[in-house]
Amino acid sequence: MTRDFWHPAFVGIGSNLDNPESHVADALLELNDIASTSLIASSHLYYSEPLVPEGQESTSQPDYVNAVAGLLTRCSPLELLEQLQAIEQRHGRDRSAGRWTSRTLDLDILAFGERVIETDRLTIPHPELRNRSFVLIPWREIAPHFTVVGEGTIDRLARRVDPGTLRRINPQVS
Ligand code: A4P
Ligand code: MG
Repeated sequence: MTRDFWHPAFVGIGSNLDNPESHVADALLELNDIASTSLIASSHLYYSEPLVPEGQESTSQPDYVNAVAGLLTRCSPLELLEQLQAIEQRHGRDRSAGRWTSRTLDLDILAFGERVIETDRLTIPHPELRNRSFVLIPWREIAPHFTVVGEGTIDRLARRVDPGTLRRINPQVS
């Protein structure tokens, strides 16, 4: 990390195993611990029905808890990815289980400023974001006017998705 610029970056957080609410809540705090990175905003947590590939029953997996975090970072996109994967590993993420399977923690880079990246290791903006209410609705809470390069504002994208059974989890009052 040698750059002088602080980049806005947005991270989608998902969990549907082993007390998902605590994995997501803890991950939000751990994002703030990444070197040269600050957590600027975090959405509420939401329950969402699992999105599964065609042909699979959504009842074959537990519901997810999802949230979106807004960061300012001086890391490069690849450095940020490596830090996110290290957090996933600390949460016991079993990567051998493959795509579309239940997971303790998934951290995806949704957008990194205005950067467009298509490499083996990174696709930014996240290619599925426009189809996912569990991404767009939490994201709209924290950055409705952010423009996803080539797509439009989060507010505009969020209006186009069906919220389905997405349900906001209200914070506990202590
Ligand atoms: N990779 C490429 N681009 C990115 C990026 N923008 N951010 C690469 C993060 N990683 C990126 O990811 C596999 C590889 O993708 C990484 O090594 C990285 O180099 P992974 O996290 O190991 O695998 P994955 O999570 O199975 O893949 P992915 O693409 O994150 O899965 P999806 O498509 O996000 O599906 N339903 C609900 N309701 N809520 C959910 O959160 N999540 C999934 C996961 C399915 N259904 C869901 C949810
Ligand atoms: Mg992932």
